[in-house]
Amino acid sequence: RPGVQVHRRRLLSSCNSVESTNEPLVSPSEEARVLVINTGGTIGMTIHDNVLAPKANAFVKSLRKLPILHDEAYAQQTCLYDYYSSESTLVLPMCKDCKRIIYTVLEYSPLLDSSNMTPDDWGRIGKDIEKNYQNYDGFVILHGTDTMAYTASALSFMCEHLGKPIVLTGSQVPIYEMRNDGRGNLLGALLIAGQFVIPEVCLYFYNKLYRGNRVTKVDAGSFNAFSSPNLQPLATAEVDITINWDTVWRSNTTAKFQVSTELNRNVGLIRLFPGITAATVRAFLQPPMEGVVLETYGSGNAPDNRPDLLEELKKATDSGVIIVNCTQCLRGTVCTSYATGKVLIEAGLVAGGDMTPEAALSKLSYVLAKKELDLEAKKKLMSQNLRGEMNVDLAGAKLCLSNSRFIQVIAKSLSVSCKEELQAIRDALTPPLACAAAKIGDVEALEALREMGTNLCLGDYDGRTPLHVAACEGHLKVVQYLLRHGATVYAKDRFGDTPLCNAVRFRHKEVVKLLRQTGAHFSRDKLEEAGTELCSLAASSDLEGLEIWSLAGADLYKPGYDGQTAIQVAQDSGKKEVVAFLVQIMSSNYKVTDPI
Ligand code: ASN
Repeated sequence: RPGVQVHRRRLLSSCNSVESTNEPLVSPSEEARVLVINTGGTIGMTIHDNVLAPKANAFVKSLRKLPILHDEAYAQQTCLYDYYSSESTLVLPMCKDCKRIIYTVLEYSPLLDSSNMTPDDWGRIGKDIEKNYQNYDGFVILHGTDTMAYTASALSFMCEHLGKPIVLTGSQVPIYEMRNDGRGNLLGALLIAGQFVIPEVCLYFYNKLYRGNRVTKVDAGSFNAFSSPNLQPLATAEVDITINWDTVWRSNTTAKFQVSTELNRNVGLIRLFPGITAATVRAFLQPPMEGVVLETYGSGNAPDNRPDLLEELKKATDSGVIIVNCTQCLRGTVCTSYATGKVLIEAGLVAGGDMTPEAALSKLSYVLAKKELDLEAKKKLMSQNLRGEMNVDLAGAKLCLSNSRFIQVIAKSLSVSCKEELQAIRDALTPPLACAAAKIGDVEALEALREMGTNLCLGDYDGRTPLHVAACEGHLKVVQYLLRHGATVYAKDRFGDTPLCNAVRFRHKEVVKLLRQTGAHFSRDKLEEAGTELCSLAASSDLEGLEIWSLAGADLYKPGYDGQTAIQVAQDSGKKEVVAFLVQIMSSNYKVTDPI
């Protein structure tokens, strides 16, 4: 909708130019977009016949009346509803860093109490995220708390090569009630999804952001309903929102985001208890059962004086059922310290480490559905850390800060000795150092920084990450290295530019291709503006520029500000080589037969 876009722009710029107000500078690059998928749960429930049940078509209306969750004046000023052609698009008040978070609510029908959720619903959520992935910076899933840990775990596996935040939240008391936790939870989830590139499926509740596949519901009567017993929170929202970047999952791939909705339903959970009969276990393990989480005692123990029971387990694993050993304890891991644990390994069980039963069950469901893998490969995946769901013992693998000569020398010259100060120096120095290494294409220096514990996706004082810098310089090897070691293609610098914008500006074709392959894309605003840029490239016979914009995903049919397309500009000015070039890339890109 270019007309409205221009209108909205004009309004935005006119409000910026009013000198008498202290309005901070607002431009669309300072707006983040979040998609909120409302699946149901207490957060949007009302009382009918004395019980709580979801209420359809009421949520957005009530958000609109809450100033902490919607700024109506800004929406009117900037033609928000027209621009997004949606009454369900709302905008948060200005954030501390002058950013606006615009969010669109997609309400499911029917809304569900999460006790009614099934893997089909997980699939629907996954597909909706996949469909809308390019149009939003982050996603918030409103969900009932009862099975939220299952959905969060399942989505964490289903979302392959995720590069943007997906935050599940909900509440214990409906948002319509005077005292409720829904407003704070929704606000926190939106702020995190809109402001931080955390490439994980997370769960936000009661001021904490957790890794989704690490949580479990522990309290039915408290606002503090969730716990992540084996992993510290990814972030805390106190006076400031503090992200624990060392814990946040770092992407390690150059593959594009996709959602795998294939899930195996023949899975189950069984909990050991003293005196459990072999008949019960046998009945549970009968076909079509293919994967079972066995909740054992303590550090993964079961009676070693019950050959009848162990025989049932062994029979099942011999016939191809994958049984994962998880502890009944809230905290801790499965290990082999006891004779009562060793018997389960002998019976063919896979050790589930410190996975929650929710994570282990959904992981089984995901892994068992991978038809291309044989049984051994599936068992191997079950014991590997796929999405940060389990701690794999890395004893000695990570060089810690105190081992780093470089930081030590600096610390010494600054007379710094305590751990916290050392940490602060490291945090301040390493991002610009990594950018400097990226600038000169020095992969070895980046490797050394990484071994020191540096997070390679952090930015310098201008929010420019090493990936931005490498993309500007066209260092393909560095770009490759960074993408495999935690860099995100969605990082935006202070100017709102992503590494893809930089690679296009400096015309590094191979870098553009690699970033695109990894899922990088232009923002909606940039794509809207592309028409005008393409026309001016066509007018100046800049074939290289046209090609690079096309590789970056620009639509060559997009008209410029005056309604003309690039090819029309080239035709009108008699630039035959440009017309021929455009026809050639358009047909190889789109294979269309439409008249141009
Ligand atoms: N029964 C509700 C649900 O899971 C509980 C809640 O959301 N607090 O949908």
